[in-house]
Amino acid sequence: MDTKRILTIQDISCVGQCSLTVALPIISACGVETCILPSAVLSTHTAGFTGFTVRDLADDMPAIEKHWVKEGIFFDAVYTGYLGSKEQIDYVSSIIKNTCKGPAIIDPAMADNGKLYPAFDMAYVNEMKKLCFSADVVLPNITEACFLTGVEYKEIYDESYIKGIVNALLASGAKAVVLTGVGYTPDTTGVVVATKDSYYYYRHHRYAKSCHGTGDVYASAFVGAYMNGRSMEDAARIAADFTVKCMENTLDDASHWYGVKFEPILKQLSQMIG
Ligand code: PXL
Repeated sequence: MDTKRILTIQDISCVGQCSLTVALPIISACGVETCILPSAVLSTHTAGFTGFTVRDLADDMPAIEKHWVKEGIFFDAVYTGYLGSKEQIDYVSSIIKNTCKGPAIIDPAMADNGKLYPAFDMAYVNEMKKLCFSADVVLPNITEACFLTGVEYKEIYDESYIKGIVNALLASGAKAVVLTGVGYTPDTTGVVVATKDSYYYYRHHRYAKSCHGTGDVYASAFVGAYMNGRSMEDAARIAADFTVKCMENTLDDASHWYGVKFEPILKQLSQMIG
């Protein structure tokens, strides 16, 4: 199979093991050329650190796109994560339209545990709907899916609640949904992969303690496996197993509270992809 080349658009949190500092090594370890467009540069991520610096790079995006178009540069997929500001979303849509020859995979990366991340508000959510509802694959957690659909967020739920969220996302225009963090018992969690014709659920162990950055680790491994020709269901399972192994490698290290130690597990990820 030809080497695939993807573009990922998300922030650089210089310290904190999320967004581009996990996407670049993880997708590269899957044998996929990984071009990047930083949406913002932050001194650290915003979940747990205080006093971080932020430089939004939205203003650079139109010129970068123009240059790529002039050079005839195309990508086999575009995967977006945390974007710095709502102003970027139209620029990102245009970059996808003009440079992406394959799937647009959108992780809304804006909320967790029932709450928006500090940088975002409902105006951002409304802009993000445009990207998600025109995506080939939208990859939210339950909180993000609730913000996108207006469904009430619940900590405890049943399968009909989850199917309601998934159907609302599909009805709004997403072609495929990969919904993470879906668990029906206290010690299990999992991922749903759904299109209008299919529904798949992969369940795995849930650790009581969560780790920062695992949404980005998961999405990156999904993109890496999917771009290797794995089905969405296979890619979702591989990404889940990889993320669990990264957590297992981190949970006993209290000093590593800001992210997961994924580096020693990269070799196993390439083996899982085969
Ligand atoms: O992992 C999501 C993420 C990405 N980038 C920044 C963040 C977060 C989560 O808080 O703060 C800057």
